[in-house]
Amino acid sequence: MGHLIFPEGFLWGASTAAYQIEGSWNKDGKGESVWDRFTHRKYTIRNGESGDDACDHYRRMAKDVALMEALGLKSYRFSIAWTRVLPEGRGKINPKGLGFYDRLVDKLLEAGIAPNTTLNHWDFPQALEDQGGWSNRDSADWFADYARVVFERLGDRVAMWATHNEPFIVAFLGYCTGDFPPGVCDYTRGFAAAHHLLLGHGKAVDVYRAGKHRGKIGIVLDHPNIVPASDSKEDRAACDRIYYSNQGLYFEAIFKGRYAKAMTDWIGPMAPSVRAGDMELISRPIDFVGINHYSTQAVTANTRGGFFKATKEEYSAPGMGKTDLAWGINPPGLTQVLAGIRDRYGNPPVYITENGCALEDNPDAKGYVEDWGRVDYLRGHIRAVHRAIADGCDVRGYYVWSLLDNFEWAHGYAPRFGIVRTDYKTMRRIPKLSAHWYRDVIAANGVDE
Ligand code: IFM
Repeated sequence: MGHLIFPEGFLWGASTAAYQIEGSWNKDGKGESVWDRFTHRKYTIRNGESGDDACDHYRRMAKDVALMEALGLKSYRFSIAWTRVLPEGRGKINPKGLGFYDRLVDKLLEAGIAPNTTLNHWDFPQALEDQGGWSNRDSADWFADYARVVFERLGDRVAMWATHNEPFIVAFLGYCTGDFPPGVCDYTRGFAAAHHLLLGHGKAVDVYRAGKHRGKIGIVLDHPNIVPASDSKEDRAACDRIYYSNQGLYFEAIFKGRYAKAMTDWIGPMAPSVRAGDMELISRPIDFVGINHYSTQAVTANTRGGFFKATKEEYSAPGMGKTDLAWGINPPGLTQVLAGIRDRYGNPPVYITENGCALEDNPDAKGYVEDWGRVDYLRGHIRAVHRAIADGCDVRGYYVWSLLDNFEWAHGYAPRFGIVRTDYKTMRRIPKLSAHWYRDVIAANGVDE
């Protein structure tokens, strides 16, 4: 069996997010976030769970970094809880909160692991939500001010920054469908939130450049492989509606400085109010785009398919099955996504900032999990990345989602995405088979053919 070797310097990592792993939701001066408020309401989260304790990473950070070092990670992607740094979202800085991330960055560097830091992985300050949240245009400035505080403290050491993680999820699930906080169901507010998230992104990029920091800055966008279910005109049009109003909304704005006609024609008066200069700000050059990819979805035109008159169905390659969240498994879909970004958006540098699967764990008496299913999933997708590079896509790194089993938002703790098992009773971390396998991939800088 041959080996598919990656380019020298390819960045292998693992990802997490603050709310999903830190716990200590109200410790050391941290303020309340929208996720704190939402999870503390009845009937919002499976089994009434919350990230109050999560994986207790806030208190176990040093040991978690030692674990990453043992796995040979070259980079670790984490997010900052805005309300640890600025409990009210703006104004007074909380030194203990900022100090936590300062220590985390130092520990990572001591271990030879490059920090990759996301400023917004959804846990927006509740105090600012009370003023309209992302649907208030001022949110763009609140975000840029927060970014400045963090850049000034960590900008000398952090190599890679992302402004937002998956802004589509924040705007769409938060303000259009109400599945996620703040639980609003209003498409007009949702499209306004999308525009303000993008404005905040552009402003934060400007703040970063003005500070003359040495690292790179970009954004992380979710990108399933969205394909029409058939070649019919109707399905292709439905697929365009979905793509350009969901993921494509962000790609088009950032890389082309526009919202696509397929979106504006469809949403009509719900379109965000765009002022002179907005699109120039939003489309400031960035150093990379992070792609979070999990599955392929086939789109069918459907007059009963909600606002977009379309339904999406998870697609699995023959014999591949589904994950624990009923997401399809189709590794070639990742190659297709990367080719699409190359062709549509000028082949920007790309990092796969999340890829992984939730699978049921069957631990033995010692808590060890032989997760062959996860190994297969990861191997297939890593091969797909290699294929994309061979096809000329500028892919520079790959991060597994996730380092640890953690709080999977509205699904609570049931879905396990980690390559390391979290025993929530004892908080013990137990590397699964996939963690050992991934360590070998990193060491070899490649995967078997
Ligand atoms: O857990 C999430 C993460 O926070 C964002 N991207 C998708 C993951 C799996 O659902």
